[in-house]
Amino acid sequence: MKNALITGITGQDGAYLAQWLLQQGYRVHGLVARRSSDTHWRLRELDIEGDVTLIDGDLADVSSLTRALEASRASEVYNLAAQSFVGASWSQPLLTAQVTGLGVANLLEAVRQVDPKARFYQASTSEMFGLIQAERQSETTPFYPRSPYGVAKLYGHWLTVNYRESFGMHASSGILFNHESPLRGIEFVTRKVTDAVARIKTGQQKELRLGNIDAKRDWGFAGDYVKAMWLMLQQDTPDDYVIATGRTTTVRDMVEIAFRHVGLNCEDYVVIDPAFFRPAEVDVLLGDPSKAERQLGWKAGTSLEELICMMVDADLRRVS
Ligand code: NAP
Ligand code: G4F
Repeated sequence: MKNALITGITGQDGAYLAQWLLQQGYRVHGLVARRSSDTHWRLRELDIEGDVTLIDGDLADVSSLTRALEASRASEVYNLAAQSFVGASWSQPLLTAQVTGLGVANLLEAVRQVDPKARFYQASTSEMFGLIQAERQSETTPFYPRSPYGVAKLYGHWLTVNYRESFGMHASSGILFNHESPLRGIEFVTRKVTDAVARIKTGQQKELRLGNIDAKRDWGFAGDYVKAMWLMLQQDTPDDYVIATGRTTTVRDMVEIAFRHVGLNCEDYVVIDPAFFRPAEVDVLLGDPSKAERQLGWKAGTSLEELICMMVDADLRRVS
């Protein structure tokens, strides 16, 4: 039985990845940062809380990472923990650098010391493309991050590449485009919208305040994307892969899909609020996942319409 360690196991991707690894027969360990209130709701929703071993630790504290690696005896390490909300990275740029950027260095160093043969996955992001330098972004497209989050992630990405090249570690970086699910955090735009649609439909909310609805994203389903993470660590050779659907949609059109699903017209409810605009925007993201299709045999399997309807239905169940 293989052991895996997931940092960020209480987050959206961490929960789905834990579920997938359990289904593959792994013993799953998760690093959990100390919080004053409970953060295990996603593990409970997937009914796997009792099936994983949780270990206290923080990406900013390298001693806790060493202990977690020793305790778990992990042969696969998935680094999903991060301050992952782009909007908050302008109000907390140093924390974002510390956790999302330097946290990767802490974990790579801990892996190198405890078991340099362990396979390592880094959760990189399409935010690194930022001000895009090509219409469709692939593994060879130059990066131009547009937020403190994107800058921190770029450091983690290049450090992963560097540890692979410097020390021969099996370290891979998944450049994942936006992926969503009913377990998405409420601060991200898709879940903010589907939660609001459910509340408006049931008479618990009157309007939905949004920022830049002209922004375009390449949105997929998180449940599909965690399988790509696992596939990367099953390859003989570590590498970097873009994971995306290859389709881009405006926030405006995504909002329309969500309202239409419950028979409402979004124009009656959406209010544009400057408070939700960002100091610098990533206007459009569109991934080219052909390398992952070719080498990993991975392909996105859920359309945006299916995804948004799944999220609205889940939120309707929650608020009813
Ligand atoms: P998420 O839901 O925000 O989860 C982040 C996780 O990191 C949570 O479990 C959180 O714990 C944990 N964490 C935060 N600070 C920590 C610290 N100092 N030490 C240890 N754990 C800490 O994010 P996600 O959507 O699942 O994304 C997973 C990873 O993929 C992130 O690195 C994100 O940046 C990256 N990514 C996401 C997307 C996407 O569209 N979802 C796309 C590309 C890349 P708490 O629950 O206690 O806060
Ligand atoms: O849902 P978002 O907050 O996601 P964003 O900024 O694209 O970041 C997510 O995807 C990245 C991958 O590309 C991840 F690395 C990152 O960790 C995170 O998971 O915003 C999407 C778009 C933006 O253009 C934003 O300006 O929606 C626009 N937007 C418009 N109104 C809004 C809102 N975003 C939020 N969160 N809230 C709004 O009211």
